[in-house]
Amino acid sequence: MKSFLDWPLVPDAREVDADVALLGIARSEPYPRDPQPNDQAGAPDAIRAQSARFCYSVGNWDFDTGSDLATVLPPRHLDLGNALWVGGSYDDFAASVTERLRRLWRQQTQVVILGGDHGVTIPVLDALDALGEPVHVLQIDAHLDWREHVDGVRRGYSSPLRWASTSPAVTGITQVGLRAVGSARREEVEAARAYGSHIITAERFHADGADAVLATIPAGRAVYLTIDADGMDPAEMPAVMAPTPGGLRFHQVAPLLRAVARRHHLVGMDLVEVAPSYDALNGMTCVTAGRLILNVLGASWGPGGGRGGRADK
Ligand SMILES: [Mn+2]
Repeated sequence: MKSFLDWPLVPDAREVDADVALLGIARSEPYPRDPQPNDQAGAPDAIRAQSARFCYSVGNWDFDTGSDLATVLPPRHLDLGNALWVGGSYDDFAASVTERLRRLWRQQTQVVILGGDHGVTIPVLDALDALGEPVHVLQIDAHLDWREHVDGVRRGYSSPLRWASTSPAVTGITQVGLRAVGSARREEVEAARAYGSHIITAERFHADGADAVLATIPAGRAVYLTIDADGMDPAEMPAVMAPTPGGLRFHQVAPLLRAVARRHHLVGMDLVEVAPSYDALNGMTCVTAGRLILNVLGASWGPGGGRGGRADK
């Protein structure tokens, strides 16, 4: 397997000592009606395979972040490979993912998760308690993802933000890019509003810009970022299961993510819901995914950055 940006590949590591660690999680709790594994399960390796196209060389200048990643990224950065669920109970697999993330967050590693569908975020959220500080969740998505369950399944891709709202470690949620019709019904919208989620539709984001998003995150608060590729416009991320016009554009989202990474302790992020079989247009979706991640890394660790991990660095 080709690693992300040719980072050292350390699969199955028990004790990882890293400032930044990337982990693929191919599968989440499946819905009975969906194929197993689904198309999104191939995304971690598909994104890794495009590394040289979203970053020609880490030593070369990145005009998005105004730096070069080789200079700003701390030396201990690892690709942990993929967490594999190949059978047995989903409960056991999810618990093992959560424990892996807890070990990383106990030592203040900044984590980058490649999904998988949006259900992979749930066992990651369960590990936020290891950070020992409150966390704000920022979601980029066309959808609310607030279902308590779908067909009895509670940890699938329609539920991650509902799950976040029940986490004691999560003190606030901002959801950006919502549009059209997804799994949410009136009752889920009312539940999200009752929780106090900051819901910024795609139309409102187009009108008000990044500042309206930044204003919802308390100063000094740690942030976990979850990016569903369908939140972005299909012009730039076409390979998703639910392409929806009117989405967020790269030139709007990249500066928003850089601002979050510079102002806040960005403890980790995931990028989910890329469907590689539909990425025939020159790998554009995987390239955009990589560019979003590089903007976060470059801003976290570059000049003035929130240093994704340890405050003492
Ligand atoms: Mn989603």
